[in-house]
Amino acid sequence: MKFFFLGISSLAFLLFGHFSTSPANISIDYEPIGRICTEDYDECDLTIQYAFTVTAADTAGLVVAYRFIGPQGIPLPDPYGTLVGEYPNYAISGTYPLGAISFFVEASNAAAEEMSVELPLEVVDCYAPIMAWVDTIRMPTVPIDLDQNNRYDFIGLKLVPTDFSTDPPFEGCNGMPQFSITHPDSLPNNADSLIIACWDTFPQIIRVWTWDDADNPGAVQPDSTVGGANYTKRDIVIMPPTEGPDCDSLPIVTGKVRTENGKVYPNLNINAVGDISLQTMTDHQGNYLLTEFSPGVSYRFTVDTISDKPANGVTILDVTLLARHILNMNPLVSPYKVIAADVNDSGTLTTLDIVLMRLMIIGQLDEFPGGTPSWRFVPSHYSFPPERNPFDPRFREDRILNNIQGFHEVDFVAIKMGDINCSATLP
Ligand SMILES: [Ca+2]
Ligand SMILES: [Ca+2]
Ligand SMILES: [Ca+2]
Repeated sequence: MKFFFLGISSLAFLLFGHFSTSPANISIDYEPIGRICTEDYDECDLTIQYAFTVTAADTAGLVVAYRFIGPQGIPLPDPYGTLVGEYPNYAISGTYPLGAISFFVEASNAAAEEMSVELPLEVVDCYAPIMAWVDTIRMPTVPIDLDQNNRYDFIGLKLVPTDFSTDPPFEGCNGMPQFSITHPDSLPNNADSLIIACWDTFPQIIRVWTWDDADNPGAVQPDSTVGGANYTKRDIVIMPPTEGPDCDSLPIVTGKVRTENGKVYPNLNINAVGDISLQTMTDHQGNYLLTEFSPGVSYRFTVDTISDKPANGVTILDVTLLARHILNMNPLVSPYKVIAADVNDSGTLTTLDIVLMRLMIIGQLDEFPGGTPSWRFVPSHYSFPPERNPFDPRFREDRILNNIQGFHEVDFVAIKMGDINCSATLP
């Protein structure tokens, strides 16, 4: 409503302004300054001479005056400057803060002829904050609690912006600047620190960003849009750490879960139970990482078995493979295939396994008997007995790391029960 009202009134002003002075007996000429930057990064205002000329055919009783129109839009006496000069050359002289304002200049004479113009001015902070940066830095290693649950996850480096400045941060026109530390190929984010794992390669380049709260219509943003804060960035070399705890002074276990023919199994629950229970999941590459172990404690690693879709991958071909094995025509050489074939978990491969697989294929079974899961997981490092009979002694579905120290890899082989040729689809 307010906007509408202003629109009508300024339209009326333009129309009547034109007619009352046409042909113009008084004219005001000026070069608009418009948007202009402050002169330096630490200056938050700008001193200007805003020049204009007044020409009148009849100068008797000529009065030239102006009012300041600030962000509120109300014409006021100018709190920052004054009118200087004399007919015909004048200027508004003053020091103006950041922001968009205008000067409403009026000239009138004794004959009641008058003219007015509005001189636009927008003082903009076009400078990013400045810090005294260092180009290279060597930081000590420290224990990192990445998820802040009060158990250390790994040894690494934690970088904060003040690490890279020899001076306190510059306090700009728009308050304290903001900071972000990123890898060189990332845009700045809200995180004001960056963690680098101890086993990353060094030297390493990181990028420090700083920006103000200026609304600079000409500032190019990190995402290539134009208008907003003034950004600056600097690449800094992180040298290899020489102080602090060794990289492997906190235990870390990585691992992967694959089928015998290399298919990836994501979203599996991985457990390590010792003085506490640790749990994580395999990612889309079938890999996992576990931290927060207490050094020197023993942990037992398992993968939660899966009971969904027991018929997945079970076909008549698997039945044929098992039949040939039982008849000793073409024995299964892989212990993982032998485990897959024992669908009733009896520790032997018999015609009963063949019958159960057939029933599963024709949809007469909802699950294999004996508590047999759909998928089970055997540690990759488990070495089977020489005769390749995985049932004597029975194969392990866990792996124990005693007195855990340093880095370990604990991998598992995923076995789909009843699927001897590894044709099952993975989630
Ligand atoms: Ca933690
Ligand atoms: Ca069996
Ligand atoms: Ca199969």
